[in-house]
Order: sequence, then structure tokens, then C-alpha cells
Amino acid sequence: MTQAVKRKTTLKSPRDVTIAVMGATGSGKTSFINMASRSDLRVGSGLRSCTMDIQVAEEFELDGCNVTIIDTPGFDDTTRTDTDILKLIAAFLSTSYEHGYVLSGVIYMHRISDLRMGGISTRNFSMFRKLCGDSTLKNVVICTTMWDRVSPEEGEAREHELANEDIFFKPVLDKHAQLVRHSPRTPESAQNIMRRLIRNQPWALQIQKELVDQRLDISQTAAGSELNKELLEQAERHREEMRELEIQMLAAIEEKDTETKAELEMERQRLRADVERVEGEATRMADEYSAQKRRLEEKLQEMEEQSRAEQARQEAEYQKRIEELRNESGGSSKASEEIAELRAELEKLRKQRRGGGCTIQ
Ligand SMILES: Nc1nc2c(ncn2[C@@H]2O[C@H](COP(=O)(O)OP(=O)(O)O)[C@@H](O)[C@H]2O)c(=O)[nH]1
Ligand SMILES: [Mg+2]
Repeated sequence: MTQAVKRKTTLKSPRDVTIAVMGATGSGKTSFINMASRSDLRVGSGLRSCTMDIQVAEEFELDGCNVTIIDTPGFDDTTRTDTDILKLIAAFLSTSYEHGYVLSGVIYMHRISDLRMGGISTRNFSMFRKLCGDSTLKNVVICTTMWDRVSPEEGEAREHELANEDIFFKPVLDKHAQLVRHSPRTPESAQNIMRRLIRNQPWALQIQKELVDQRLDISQTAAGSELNKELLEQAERHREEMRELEIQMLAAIEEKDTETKAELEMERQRLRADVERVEGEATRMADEYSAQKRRLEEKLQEMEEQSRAEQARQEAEYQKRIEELRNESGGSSKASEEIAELRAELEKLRKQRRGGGCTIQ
């Protein structure tokens, strides 16, 4: 039996569903989640990202499923590097997977109001693909937002382009991802989008399989190696610029141009610091990912202990009430009914405890 299959037996009860939302900053992730779950997570204003961390919305019920939505930061944060974001998302996804949480779906948000799929959108989408892999795409919904900011004709033309061009969403739609509109912007629309995912067979994302099942180092994962490659290319470009500067400096020395030489020297020092920073970032990825993971692991364990303690307390309370009813009632039918109800609740709690479930909040 593979690890992934074994893990499913320790999942929360079958009706519990977890969905992650990804996409660029300002694409409307948090607003959508608040609408679907009627939560109150903080929404961004302007370009500042509000989802500094991964946020978990309040669990809510939809068509008999207990749904938990995970809000993630985009790969375009104003204060943190893409490597920081990857470490955060990867640590969260791998730790939660180890604890038995498998996603039933991922929603990728994109603003239909964007004129072109610019650098930031392309980057976010490419990281999204590396995190998900190809085999989970049937559990992916690409959701377009901001329909109120375009005319219907404009929106439709852009949607057509996004769906039919290889550089946009066509490759994932060909592999069974769905393209949907969050429009009109209402709780019903958000919940209808959730309905497309909640009955899915939960499936591990590529990065979860890489980190947990295959035990790869984060820099060896598809997403990690993409970032690492870029960082090392960036360092190489800086080194090339440094070599050019050195040639110019030699010429300045020959011409006894001390002013230019001093300027070039300063520029060279700046570039050297940059090369060191970029190379450091690539090598720090693995260490910091492990530290992030340890923190999450501790938090999850603490929550699971709390949840187990709470369940044990509840079980003891039900048990005590059953005893009291038995002693008091002398077999009245009302008391028997209550005892039966309490027993059913008790059994439910025991099953949950055996399943080891808890909610990440
Ligand atoms: N006009 C319009 N504004 C939206 C829509 N969705 C979100 N917003 C606004 O866009 C901004 C960014 O949204 P937010 O949910 O924080 O995006 P996130 O960074 O992806 O979580 C906020 O001011 C939202 O109120 C939409 O469909 N239409
Ligand atoms: Mg947000």
C-alpha cells in the first residue's frame, strides 16, 4: 500500500472537504472566500497584499459537506520574495498532507479586467502549475473575477483568448481543468463554484507527492527548482555585469580617471552584494523550509492535542449524563430516547477520535 493511500484512512470524516485558493495578489481570492464561507478574512486594498500568511476560513456547510477553504499569498508579494512564499506554501501543504489533509480542489483566481496576462499573472500561473502538476488538474477550477470592471463584450473576448491560447489557460483546460466566471459577484456564485469541487475525489498535489511521498528536498521539487534556476541565472547575469565593470575599471585606471574608477568600484560592490544575496537565497531555501515546517508541525500537534482533549472532555460529559439518566428515569421512554441520542453522539465522537481529525485554524 502506498503512503498516499494509507494516509486517506486517517482523513477527517468523508464529508469534510478542503479547498485551496491561489492566484496573484489582488485577484480577489480573499473576497471570494469570504463570500463563499461568510467569513471575515482581511481583504487587500491597493496593491498591498493582505494575505501575508496562509489563512484558513471558518468551516461552513455546503450541500451536506463541511467545507474549509485555505487562502494563500500570491507569488508577487511586496515585502517577501517568491522563495519565501514558496517555502510557506510548501511547508503548509506538506505538513497538512502528512496529517491526513488531502485537497478536494484548488481554485486559481484571475482578473478578467487585466488587459493582458502580464508578467505577474504569468509568473503566478507558472508557479501554480508547478505546485499542482498535471494529474490533479481535473480538481482545478480557474475562476475569473472583476467582471463588473469590463463590458460583457470585452470580458467575453478576453475569456475566449484565455481559454484558447497556448500561452494562457488552454493547456490546463485540455487536461480537464474548468474555467468559470465569478459573476455576478454574489455568495451564490461563489458557492456554485465551490459545488464544482466538493464532490471530487481528494488528490495530492504534485508538491505534496514530491516532498512527502518521494521525500525530495524543496529545491528538487518542480516549483523549487524553477525558482532556484531563476535565482542562479540572476546571479550569473550579475557576475557577467561585474566582469564588464572590471574591464571598464582597468581602462579608467590606465587613463588615471580616479573619479570614474571610484564610481565603478561602488557599482561593483553593489553587484557583489547582490550576487551573494541571490546565491544565499537559493541555498537558504532548504534550511528555512525545514524551520517553517517544524513551526507548523508543532502548531498542528498542539491543535490536535487540544482537539483530542476537548473530545475526551465531551465524551466524559455524555457518559456522565447517560449514567445520570439511567439512575434517575426508571426506564421512561423520554429518557431512553435521550440516552440513544447521547450514545449516537458518543459513537460519532469516538469515530472522529479514531480518525484523528482536527481543523486547521
Ligand atoms: N470591482 C471588483 N472588485 C473586486 C472583485 N473582487 C475583489 N475585488 C476587490 O479587489 C481588491 C483585492 O481583493 P482581495 O480579495 O483582497 O484579493 P486577494 O489579494 O487575491 O486576496 C479588494 O479591494 C476587493 O474588494 C470583483 O469581482 N470586482
Ligand atoms: Mg488576500
